[in-house]
Amino acid sequence: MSTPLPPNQQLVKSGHWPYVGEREPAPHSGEWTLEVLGWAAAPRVFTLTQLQELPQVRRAIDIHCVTRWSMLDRVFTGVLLSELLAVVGVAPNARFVSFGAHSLRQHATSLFLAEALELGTLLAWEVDDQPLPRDHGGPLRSIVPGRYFYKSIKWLRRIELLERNRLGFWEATAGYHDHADPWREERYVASDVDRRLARQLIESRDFTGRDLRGIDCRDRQLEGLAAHGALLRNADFAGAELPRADFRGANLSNARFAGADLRQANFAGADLEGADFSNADLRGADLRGCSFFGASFCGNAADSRQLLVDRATQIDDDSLHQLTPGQRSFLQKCRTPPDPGTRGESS
Ligand SMILES: Nc1nc2c(c(=O)[nH]1)N[C@H]1C(S)=C(S)[C@@H](COP(=O)(O)O)O[C@H]1N2
Ligand SMILES: [Mo]
Repeated sequence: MSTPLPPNQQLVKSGHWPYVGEREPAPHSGEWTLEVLGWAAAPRVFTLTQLQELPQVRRAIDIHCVTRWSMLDRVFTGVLLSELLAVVGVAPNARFVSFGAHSLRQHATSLFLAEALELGTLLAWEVDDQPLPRDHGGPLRSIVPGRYFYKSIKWLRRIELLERNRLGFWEATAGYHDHADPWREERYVASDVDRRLARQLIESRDFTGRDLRGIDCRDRQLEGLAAHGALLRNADFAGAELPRADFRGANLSNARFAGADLRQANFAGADLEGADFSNADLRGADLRGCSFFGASFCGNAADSRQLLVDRATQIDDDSLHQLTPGQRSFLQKCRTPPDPGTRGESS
């Protein structure tokens, strides 16, 4: 039986845990503390030692990142949010919970309190029975099972109980969906372009500089599309005809290009994090200077089309190194120029 994954997620190679976002906490000295404030009956500051004296749990949790990688059954040890809140007491006004990091950009995220509790939110200091590595949020991070991983905060320093929601860092600045349920693919807030405008834009083949997040262009004839600098996060171009399309500098994170014809398309400088190029035709495409974290190229073997790249396809080494080893070797295998010893194509 295959392991169930939320839609459009892929497993990372076993043992490989990617880093996403900030890589280190803000400078600090002394013992790590966690402050619980807001609508608590008795707000207080816990030291890590005090936290570790509360009842602990050890749980296998599946991680699903919005950039499409998943990791199953990592075992986290920590204290449940519910245990912590039992100590401080929740005031009746508290409806939301905000998690704040000790990091340079004051990274934060929030959830409905009732959902955070129901999902079994954990404040974790160990993974697979080892101290949580600093790059992954050690000494303390929150883990929210059943939500995209951006709801789990590294270097957790503050838990605030709120009456009204306060959007988190990604949710407020980058259109990340506030609910973030991977089973419903709540990745990004949908574009507010109505269907009629979307149809007109598709007909005109001019998306230049527009905000068209999540636009549905499946199987469309869009040869030579002008989309320079467009915001096309989560857009769906599966099966579309896009030869010579101009996507320079566009934001295409999590866009889908499965099976698309992208011959000689220009992606120079585009954000392609989490983009899906499985079975696409990338012959002659320019992919230089792109951000590629979480992008995928190897797709569904059952699809009769296959990924096509050739020597005219341009990708720089920096970008290649943002791919997982599996994706990278797949791509390099596809690009291998014909052996100079053999003549032309094999018959
Ligand atoms: N403090 C902090 N927490 C954060 C982030 C961040 O940039 N800073 N990124 C979020 C995102 S988008 C993801 S996918 C996960 C990544 O955690 P990892 O680097 O341990 O894989 O942390 C989340 N929590
Ligand atoms: Mo993420």
